Amino acid sequence: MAVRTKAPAKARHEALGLTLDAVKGMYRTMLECRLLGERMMQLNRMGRAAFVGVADGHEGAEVGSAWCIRRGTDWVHPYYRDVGVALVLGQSVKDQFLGVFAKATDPNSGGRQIVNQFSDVEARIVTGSVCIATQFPQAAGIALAVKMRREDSVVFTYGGDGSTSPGDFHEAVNFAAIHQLPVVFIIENNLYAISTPSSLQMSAAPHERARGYGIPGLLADGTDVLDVYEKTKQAMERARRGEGPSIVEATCYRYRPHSSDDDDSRYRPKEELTEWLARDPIDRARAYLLEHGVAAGELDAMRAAIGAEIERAIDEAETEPDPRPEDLLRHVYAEGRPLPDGTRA
Ligand SMILES: Cc1ncc(C[n+]2csc(CCOP(=O)(O)OP(=O)(O)O)c2C)c(N)n1
Repeated sequence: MAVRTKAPAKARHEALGLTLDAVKGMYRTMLECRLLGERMMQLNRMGRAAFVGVADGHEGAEVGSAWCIRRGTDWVHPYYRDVGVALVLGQSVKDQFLGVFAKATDPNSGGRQIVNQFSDVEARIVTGSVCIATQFPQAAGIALAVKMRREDSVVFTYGGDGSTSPGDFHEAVNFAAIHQLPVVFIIENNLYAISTPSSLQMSAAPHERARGYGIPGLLADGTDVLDVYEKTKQAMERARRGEGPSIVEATCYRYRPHSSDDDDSRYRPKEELTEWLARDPIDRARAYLLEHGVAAGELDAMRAAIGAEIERAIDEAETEPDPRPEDLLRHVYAEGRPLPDGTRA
């Protein structure tokens, strides 16, 4: 009689339909994001970058969720912390420095917006504003257009826990739920809106609030890139089936001050950071790769290569031209002289 052996359990990434190379790609992007953050803060303290906002600690939440986005098919409405999302969608490390140095070749706004207002026509990243939560109604509006045109696109929109307090968030989720719009609301919950702790902002977690709108709320461990991928994928698939929106909440911790102009020692205990560092998303992804046979040397070489790429990007970006004063109002007012046929000269 033939002995039936049990098939070996699939690795987590395989069960999610990801190759090991894809997980390496996630790890690489998270590392790029982290090393960028470190270097940007240094440049700020050296007086070479006026203002920066970095994503250290948010990498698992951002990269894991953005990995579900089909570049050029789906629409993306990120917020200012989403360096990891921009990197997944094809922006380079040099692009980030072009923004930080406010250069004319900055792909987001030609150096005229504050940093991290990501924008890319081909990747369908819609430029935002610093006013938090304004991206949500706009994302719901795009999702309505997608539905009316019967397109196979999903709208991914991002915000922090603090951005779930303004009315814009509630109006957008309610509208999207009523009309079953293909939108995924991703909330990166780092426990603070600048100095205001979540306990003073809300009495129910963002994913729990979903019940009030009659839609699913999924809680993801933002320190585990695969968990975030899994939950976002569920939300994305539901949207593509025409069943409507979901809220995905990814818990994480912002390792650095809110921005380079903030002093977080005034409102956060140091021990909190120590606790979160013990389950750092990048360390956890590295451990996963090692466990699945990737050599430590390969990952170390990856880190060294990213470091070199960053130094090159800084040198190149710093020498790019500044915006011209006469371009200050470009794309603000209609350009050219109006002609009788309604066009402009
Ligand atoms: C409408 C509006 N109100 C207040 C601010 C000032 N502000 C900028 S960021 C921020 C906190 C946002 O926190 P959160 O959404 O949790 O994101 P995080 O920065 O923690 O990632 C506030 C209140 C703003 N930009 N827009």
